[in-house]
Amino acid sequence: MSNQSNPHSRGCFITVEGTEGVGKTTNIAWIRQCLTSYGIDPVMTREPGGTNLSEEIRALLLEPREEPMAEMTELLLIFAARAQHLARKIVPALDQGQWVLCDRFTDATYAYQGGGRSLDKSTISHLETLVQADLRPDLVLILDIEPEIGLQRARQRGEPDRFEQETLQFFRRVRAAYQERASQDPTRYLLIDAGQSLDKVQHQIQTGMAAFMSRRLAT
Ligand code: Z5A
Repeated sequence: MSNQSNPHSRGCFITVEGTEGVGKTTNIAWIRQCLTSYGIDPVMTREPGGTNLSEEIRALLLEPREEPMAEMTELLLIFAARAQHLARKIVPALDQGQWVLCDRFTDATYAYQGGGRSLDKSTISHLETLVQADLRPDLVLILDIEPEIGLQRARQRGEPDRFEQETLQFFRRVRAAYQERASQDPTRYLLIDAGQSLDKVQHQIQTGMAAFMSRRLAT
């Protein structure tokens, strides 16, 4: 499976996705621990961001500002940050045979800019091909939760960023877009019910990772 989706087949590319406050940060640490139990020490990274320049673009994207950011500006900044991240960090790591564990990637673009902002999917797909060529994640874990619960968790953390100021309707569209992507490719996508208690969420992740690892080790 991984050889079809990831031309840098010596390494493995895993991404973690979900709506606001779904518990990505908490569970990425757990996914790393699962990988460590297989003797794998993944490169940890995130989007937007992952390199100095891409982190600067992230700051531009997240900061609330008086001048509203045009949707196309947002989309192009996200892919600009991604191009830099791929060139400087992700692709070199995969080419060296390393595993990469990334907090968000292009599924977030389909969910937030495609679902949330209602931008045309074919525009996103065109940019995806331009920036990534054939590179796609080998495994995408989508943490799924009712947006109301995620927003409650996230808003306890302090000042909301530009995305966190969006409406509940926006996050409902984001969630629906993630669910649709997961349903289209159940082998490459793992949809996790993140509304459960943390130990149940982690159990579900561990089971899914074990199934992925046995498929991966069999190829
Ligand atoms: N974005 C985009 O629009 N397009 C793109 O292509 C990309 C990104 C790549 C920044 O992402 C923004 O970029 C993002 C979309 C946009 N904005 N939004 N929304 P980010 O990943 O940095 O931002 P984030 O979604 O706000 O992630 P976060 O702040 O790191 O939240 P989280 O990692 O999902 O949640 P957490 O900090 O792990 O958990 C939140 C709280 O819930 C915390 O107190 C936990 O202890 C608690 N928690 C976690 N799990 C549980 C369970 N199971 N039960 C109870 N409590 C729990």
